Amino acid sequence: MGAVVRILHLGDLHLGYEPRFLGPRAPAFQAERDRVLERAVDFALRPESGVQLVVIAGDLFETHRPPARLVEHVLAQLRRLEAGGIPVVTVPGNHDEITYHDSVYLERRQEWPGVLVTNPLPEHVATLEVAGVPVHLYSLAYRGGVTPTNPPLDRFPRADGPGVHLAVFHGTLDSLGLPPDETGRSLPLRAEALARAEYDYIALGHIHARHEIRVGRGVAVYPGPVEGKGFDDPGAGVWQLVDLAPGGPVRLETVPAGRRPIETLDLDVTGMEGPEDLAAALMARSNPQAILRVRLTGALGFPVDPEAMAERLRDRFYHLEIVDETMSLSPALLAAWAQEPTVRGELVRRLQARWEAADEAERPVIALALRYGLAALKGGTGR
Ligand SMILES: [Mn+2]
Repeated sequence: MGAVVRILHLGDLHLGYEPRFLGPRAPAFQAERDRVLERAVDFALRPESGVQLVVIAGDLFETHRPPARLVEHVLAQLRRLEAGGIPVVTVPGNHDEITYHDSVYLERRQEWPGVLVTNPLPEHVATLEVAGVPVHLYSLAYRGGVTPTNPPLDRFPRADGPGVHLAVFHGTLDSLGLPPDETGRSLPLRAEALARAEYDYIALGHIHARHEIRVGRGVAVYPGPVEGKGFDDPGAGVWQLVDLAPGGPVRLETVPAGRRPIETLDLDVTGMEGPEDLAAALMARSNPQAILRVRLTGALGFPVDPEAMAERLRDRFYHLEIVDETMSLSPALLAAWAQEPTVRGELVRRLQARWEAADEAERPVIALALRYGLAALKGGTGR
């Protein structure tokens, strides 16, 4: 059993992100989120974690010009790593792009702890000696207008010599099969071109979900952000560890990082008789730690004010949002259905005609009848 290098691979921490959707909770959660690097450093410095090298694969910050206090905090954390004998590699991303003259990385590069990648083209940036193993590091800092994106980079460097070969990039690997980024401000990565460089491990950032992808004889990983940004970006919640041995297999391990849960729950309200039933169903999910979005689905049999209901249950959750998606139909969809020579078409036509003739007091009843009728036709009971 030869020497092994254990890496903590971080990406997309987006420090400084303002979670405005949380309203009054926003400042508290932002402060909590912004401490995730500190938690990562605590974890890395714990002897039992065995971390020997830390890699930050882009979007450490939410913007290229984060607040000075946050930058000082980050520098202090990276210095703690260095003081603890753990080298750190920082690669800028596309949120914290180095392209701008006032980029935090350009302004603070002289004092940035460890290796700060600034070259806009892929290079063999350094060879670090970690636990007696040469770690050959390959990377680039995406620079708008300089780093080629169209066509994507086709050649990646590769050094000779013993040791392990570690690449760090912030971009979109084509073999994931995701649609191309239309903003153009990100780096497309061709798996085939990377495979030719025969890296042992490719530490990636940019995609906010955890992925492991074989690339040639090595493996590429997106660790996902530890803490989430919102319901569509809830975070991966793990520390990504990687063991690299010269000529040996890559070993991946994830350790739960502990994070604030950000969840979406679909709640079928069909059959509930009134707001008290809904309140009881929501209270059963009570979690004062959770940032929760509840989507009401099915057929609603009573009027509900989602905001008032969320306010009523405020103390039961860190943050609660309720969205009424019960049979909420677009006028365009209803119009299309009204054209159908089907039972559904007939139902929509009849109720629309009644709606037109009805007064304000009758209309909610007709709307409810439409919801029930359509739910029943979909196979639900509608009651
Ligand atoms: Mn990102």
